[in-house]
Amino acid sequence: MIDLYYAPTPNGWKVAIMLEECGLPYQARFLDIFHGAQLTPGFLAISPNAKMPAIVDRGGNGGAIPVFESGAILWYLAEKTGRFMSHDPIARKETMEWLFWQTGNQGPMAGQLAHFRMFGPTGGQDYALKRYRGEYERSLAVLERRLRQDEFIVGSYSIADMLAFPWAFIAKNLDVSLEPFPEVKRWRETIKARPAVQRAIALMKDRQNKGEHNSGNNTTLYNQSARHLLDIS
Ligand SMILES: N[C@@H](CCC(=O)N[C@@H](CS)C(=O)NCC(=O)O)C(=O)O
Repeated sequence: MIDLYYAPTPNGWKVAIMLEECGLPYQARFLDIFHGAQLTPGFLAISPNAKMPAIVDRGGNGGAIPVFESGAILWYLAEKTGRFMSHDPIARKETMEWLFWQTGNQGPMAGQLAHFRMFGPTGGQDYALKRYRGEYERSLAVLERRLRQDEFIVGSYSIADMLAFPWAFIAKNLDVSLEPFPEVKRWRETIKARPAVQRAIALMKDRQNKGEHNSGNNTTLYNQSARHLLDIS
């Protein structure tokens, strides 16, 4: 059994998609990141960066194995199951490149765009919005060029697609049109139609937070500093 520490966000969907695709038994535990659940000692022992998604694999050799960071979690699950990652060394190298690309580029840029659009103070955000919108669109262009070569990012459907899909899936919520990116649009539709993906996206949908500018509810989430992790003033 795998415990999935989860909230219904694009980063959360990545792991839910992989678990559903593999048919692994898992229990989703809602992590209320809007009210500080990520900062409790118990969760920090699993996820030292104080973010979800994270898993604890209770069926692993040697007892409970915690894994944090979506890219590491999908890699771990692909190794565990032997699924959704090629055994060919060059294809594995490419999968790793796209995994690092997603978690180091597309994810953070889209995340910042979402933050300033949906959660930041109203007004006065023009530079941040322009910067992150430009970087998000650039990431879609990187995907577009890649997907002109093949149906999926690395050969057949893999963890590389599962990682990149959620942030392309929500383009409309970020007020970005996919019309200039026809291959991304085609790829997005193909993945969206998969039953496992539909189940993952429906997981705890009722808990989805669509964003509240300047909301008091967001204080914990967006006013963190080193003080939240270390005993310093
Ligand atoms: N690089 C991380 C990003 C995870 C992340 O940003 N998670 C957000 C929700 S989507 C979170 O837990 N935020 C809580 C916080 O910032 O306090 C990954 O890919 O797993």
